[in-house]
Amino acid sequence: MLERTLAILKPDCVRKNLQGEVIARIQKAGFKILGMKQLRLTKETAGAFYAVHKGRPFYDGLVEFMSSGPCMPVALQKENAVADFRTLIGATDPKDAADGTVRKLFADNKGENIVHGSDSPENGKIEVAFFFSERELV
Ligand code: DAT
Ligand code: MG
Repeated sequence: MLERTLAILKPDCVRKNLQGEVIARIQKAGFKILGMKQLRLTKETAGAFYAVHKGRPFYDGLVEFMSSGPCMPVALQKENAVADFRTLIGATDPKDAADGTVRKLFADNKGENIVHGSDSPENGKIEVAFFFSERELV
């Protein structure tokens, strides 16, 4: 199935100047970039994006971190995009991530883990639409 998935190069990725490194890995893995932008999330918008985690002990820290500086949402398309992207980035905690994955290579800890990836094809569509209008997807 041709799927869409949302990547976000998180504020730690931008602070470390790793945008190009991560984008290169995404492109080499065969993803088509439909849209890409840079913005700084407000706490409100970061909280809304991660609303599914509201009430979890890490939620406030997550919202604080995601609004701490610029990030880069990237809309991606590929066969099996959601699962393949999660394979590319690795487990949430870089300690558990497979060798060669983006999080294993670049992330400091579970909270600051370089990149977001959608967790289902349905959420891929919803999350792409959270950041991009259809005319921004080409
Ligand atoms: P993923 O980003 O791999 O889909 P998730 O959806 O479970 O992981 O959580 C969203 C983000 O929240 C995750 O990328 C980092 C943060 N997070 C999750 N669990 C955490 C924890 N136990 N401690 C600190 N941050 C956490
Ligand atoms: Mg998730």
